[in-house]
Amino acid sequence: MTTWATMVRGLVSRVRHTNRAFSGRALRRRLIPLSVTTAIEVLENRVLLSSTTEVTLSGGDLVVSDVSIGGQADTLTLTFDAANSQFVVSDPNQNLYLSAEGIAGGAVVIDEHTVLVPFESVTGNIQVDMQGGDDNLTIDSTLAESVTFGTPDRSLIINSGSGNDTINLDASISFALDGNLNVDLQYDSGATDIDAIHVGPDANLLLSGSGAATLKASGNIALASGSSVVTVNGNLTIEANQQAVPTVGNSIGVDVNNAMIQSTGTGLVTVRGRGGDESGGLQYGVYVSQGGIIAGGTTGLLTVQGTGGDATGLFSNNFGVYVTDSNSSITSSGGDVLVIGTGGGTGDFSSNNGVVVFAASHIAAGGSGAVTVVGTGSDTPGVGGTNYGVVLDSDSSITSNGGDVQGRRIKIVGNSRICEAPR
Ligand SMILES: [Ca+2]
Ligand SMILES: [Ca+2]
Ligand SMILES: [Ca+2]
Repeated sequence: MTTWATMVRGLVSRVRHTNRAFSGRALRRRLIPLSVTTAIEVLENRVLLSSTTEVTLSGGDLVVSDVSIGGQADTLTLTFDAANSQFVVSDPNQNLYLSAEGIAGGAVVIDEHTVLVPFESVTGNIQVDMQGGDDNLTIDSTLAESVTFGTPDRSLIINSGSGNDTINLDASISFALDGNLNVDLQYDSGATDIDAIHVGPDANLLLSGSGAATLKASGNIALASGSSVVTVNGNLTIEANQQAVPTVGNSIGVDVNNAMIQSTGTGLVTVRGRGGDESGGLQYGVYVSQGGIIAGGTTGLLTVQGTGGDATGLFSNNFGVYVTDSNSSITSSGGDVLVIGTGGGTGDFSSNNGVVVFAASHIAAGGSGAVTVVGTGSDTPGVGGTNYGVVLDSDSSITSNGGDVQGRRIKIVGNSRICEAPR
């Protein structure tokens, strides 16, 4: 157990050490406004004088912040350690600093790179503020266990600031009633940032009640095999590479690989993605494969909008929305389904189709939901003129209970079909 005496000794040592890094007027400017009369004020000096990460408990909220001036490159991991009823905050490359509120809440510093926070002390949200720098954050759990995230309304909020940031959501988390998952990397992003969000293999992020899930990034958003993001009555919004100036490079906007995006209740589901510009092609806007599913809820509209990247190259296959492989689908539990795909590619190249449904995959709606598919091929002529609006190939289907399939050129081959089911 860390005592006040040992803590103050450590802080005095730290201030002495840090003072060597400053001199003259600059040092006085930093120290004079903060009379060092209590342990708490000494702690505040540490924040100002060192490049570090602060862990605090504020009104029951666990807040982890990059508090360095201008921001540092963080390699943070926040682990749900259910077996020991604690959060483990660690960063092998940065010094962690525990605020007075954190100490009062029972959090402890194990070493300068690791802080433990008891579950019972966190009665509010968890918020991670990465700020400036090229940051990497992993939300994890020990032994790949599934964890339940606390009391009603508790939310997980991640902000990444400027720099090229990657967020890895690797823990399976069951959110308490009405709690939100908010990983919006866009509102505080720099204009040229390449930010990414990865949902790890078998990581299931399950919200409940009116809890909403928001994932937004300037680069790609990928859901690995076996993973899911599921809401009940809360809205589910996933947006990749939607800013005014698209991100360059080799990327699929939203990649749903044997994974699931779903509202099981009345939540609106919105998935928008844009591909990168790598010349080899395959820069899909939204890619649903290997049994992947994007599913709308019982009444709310499902919108899937994909734009192929501005890649170049013959047959570059920069599809707007690409659904492929057996059991892959875009569907709903009764709500209407709207799929909008725009082929990418620049120059006189081909196979830049708007919407492609391939290899025994399907677009449909449950119940009496209407299905509207709007596909636009790249507006360049294409070699052989093969930039289709909508392509169905190899036992694929669009099943509509009303709605429409629209596209300047629609190709249906390989025992595929567009059919209207009886209402
Ligand atoms: Ca940072
Ligand atoms: Ca950052
Ligand atoms: Ca960023």
